Amino acid sequence: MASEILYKATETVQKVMPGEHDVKFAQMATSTKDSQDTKARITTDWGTKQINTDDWLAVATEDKVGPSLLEDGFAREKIHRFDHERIPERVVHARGAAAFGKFTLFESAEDVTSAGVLTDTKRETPVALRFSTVLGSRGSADSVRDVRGFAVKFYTEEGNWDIVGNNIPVFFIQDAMKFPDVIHAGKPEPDNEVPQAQTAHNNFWDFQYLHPEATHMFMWTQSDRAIPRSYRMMQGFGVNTYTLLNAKGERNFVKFIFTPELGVHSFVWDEALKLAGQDPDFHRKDLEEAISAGAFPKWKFGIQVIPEAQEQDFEFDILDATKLWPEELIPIRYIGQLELNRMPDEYFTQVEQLAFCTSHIVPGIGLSDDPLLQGRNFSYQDTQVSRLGINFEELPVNKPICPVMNNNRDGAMRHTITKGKANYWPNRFEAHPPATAQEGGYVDYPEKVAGIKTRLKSKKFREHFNQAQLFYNSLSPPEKAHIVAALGFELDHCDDPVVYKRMADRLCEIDLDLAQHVAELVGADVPSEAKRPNHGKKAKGLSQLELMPAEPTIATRRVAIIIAEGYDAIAYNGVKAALTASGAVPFTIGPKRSTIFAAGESKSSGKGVVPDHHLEGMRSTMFDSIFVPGGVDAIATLRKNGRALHWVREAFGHLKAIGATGEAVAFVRDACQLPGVSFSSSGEVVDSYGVVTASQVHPESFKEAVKMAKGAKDFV
Ligand code: HDD
Repeated sequence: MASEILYKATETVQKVMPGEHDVKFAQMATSTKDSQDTKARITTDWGTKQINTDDWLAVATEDKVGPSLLEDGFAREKIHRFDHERIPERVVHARGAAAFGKFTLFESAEDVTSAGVLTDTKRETPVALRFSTVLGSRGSADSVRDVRGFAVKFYTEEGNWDIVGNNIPVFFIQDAMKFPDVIHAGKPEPDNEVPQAQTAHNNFWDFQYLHPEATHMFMWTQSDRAIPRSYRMMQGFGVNTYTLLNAKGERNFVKFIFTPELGVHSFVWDEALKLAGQDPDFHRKDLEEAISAGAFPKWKFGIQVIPEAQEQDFEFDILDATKLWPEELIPIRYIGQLELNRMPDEYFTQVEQLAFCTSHIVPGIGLSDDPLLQGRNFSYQDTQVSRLGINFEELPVNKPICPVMNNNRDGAMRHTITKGKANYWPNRFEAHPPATAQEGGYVDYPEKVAGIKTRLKSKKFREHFNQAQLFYNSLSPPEKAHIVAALGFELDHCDDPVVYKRMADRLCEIDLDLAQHVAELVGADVPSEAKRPNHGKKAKGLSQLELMPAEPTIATRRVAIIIAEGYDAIAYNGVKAALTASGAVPFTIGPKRSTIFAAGESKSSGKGVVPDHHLEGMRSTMFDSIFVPGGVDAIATLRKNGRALHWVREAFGHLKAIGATGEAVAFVRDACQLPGVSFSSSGEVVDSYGVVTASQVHPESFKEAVKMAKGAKDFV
């Protein structure tokens, strides 16, 4: 039992969170102190209480300041500590956010693996999940077009198991040795360090052309997947092929997949661009907002399994990370659920110091000969040593929940105090011997390997375009149009004609129509024939429209209700209550963040509403939907407010659901420049643009529109 193997949780743990059973939480609590403790007193790091932390010890009088004294160890320590606060940011995936939660199984996978975490349906395995962008530095924006990291640490009873994945199922390169090149090409250019967190520049696209193997992945990065609405609304993929070993010693190849309960949703590009400036922390805040509100993000966890004997049965090499395993050929078997339910208490110690390694596996789970994975297994361990030091596994967030015992000793910042004389094996005490398989020791699979020593990949690794076509063909027309627009944007930012002309040429390997549209947009020669016929095949689950939840929901959607003095209180209260009841998050937005009174309410009534924000403080981009209740005076005020008009117009342009009732109907329709309409006998109009207007309040219709709003975006 995890609770038995956990090193003792102290009394403070129970005080921090009564009834909390998460063993990882309990363990971290033993290293936690409370900065809001009013009984605590400021001390130095060596424990001496301080009476002054503001004035450097100096030779001074009431009349004259004098020189500061070097002997002031308190002051020197404070400045010294501050000078050393930063550690190197991650060389990639520097910007990120994380949360904690639990992993549970609803079906045992014991037919294919002996791993406890994938077979014991009674377990709750604590997890940490860090989301990230790849290219930007730590201070860059969340909403940029980029791959998102999806790195999960399972604190299992048999040791830490890390799936260091992305929200895109394939990778740019097939061999780890190319990683520095692909990252150098994508990161800011070396001479001027421009651009930040963007692939829209010459070097990135130069690399893409010169590496045909990157074609499949760049199609994904130009799709809506690379501008997710929320970390909570994207899939996670282990990308590399791993192996599973069952109790009989049989080996299967496996891919790991996480699919979000809320469906997969994206921004429209203009929204993503604006948010990068208007709210660079949008995703980070979104995660915290949902978890704090108890709307815990959840993913179904699935495996795709190929028995060892079938390794060569596919036209692609199943160890090639630039290829996905089409669901038609290898169905996804969903066996578990991952839930995030707790935000970190401190960013640095629990997110910045969180360290993943692809080599962290537990009994029943194995690696494969995927050449990308093989190199990753070296790289992650290495990078943690340079960022965090050789003892990084001892940091509270990285520490396994099971006992750790070995003869790895010393090194900078060693925390564990290991008693006794036995720091080698074998030893005369027979202390801490290696475990047997029966005791849960990791058993390596006796893989038969034969070959010649050479720098070579198997033939199947040389085919690069079939799955790029498969992905493109599988998308809906709007999703395809978004790829055209994205490529148009990116290549427009490349000013070297060699780069954008060649890229237009490359697109002829995928689809002639795509190549022609992009070439025309970016000023390349418009091709007249495809370089390779489009095979026309499609696969399930690649279009994000297919990943909408069976029951669309408005839970956690942010809805802005725009009011002004004299607003219609019945409409306001009715819609707000209906949204809240459905788990959406309504925000009241007014021209000011001071009390606003409804029609018929006097200032002396003591009523009124204090808006959460004012129109200049927020932007429509920060909400999924807007609603405007009527009210003669309110609408007259909003009509004269340019920012209010811009809110409505911009939300309409971003294909969001907009609701309006009473006097607001005409206001919304004018702002969106929609043709006039007459109401049906029920007084309700829902037009095809996701604008719901009604002479009276119809919260249900509005809620329907909000549910579909992001879906509607995908359709338009
Ligand atoms: Fe990597 C970080 C995902 C290939 C080398 N990678 C990193 C993170 C994610 C990925 C999510 C952030 C982890 C965190 O949140 O701390 N990387 C991937 C995926 C890949 C991939 C899905 C392809 C299947 N990576 C890859 C290769 C190499 C690296 C081929 C090197 C040969 N990756 C690193 C790294 C990082 C890293 C330099 C930087 C920070 C870190 O490891 O901890 O070692």
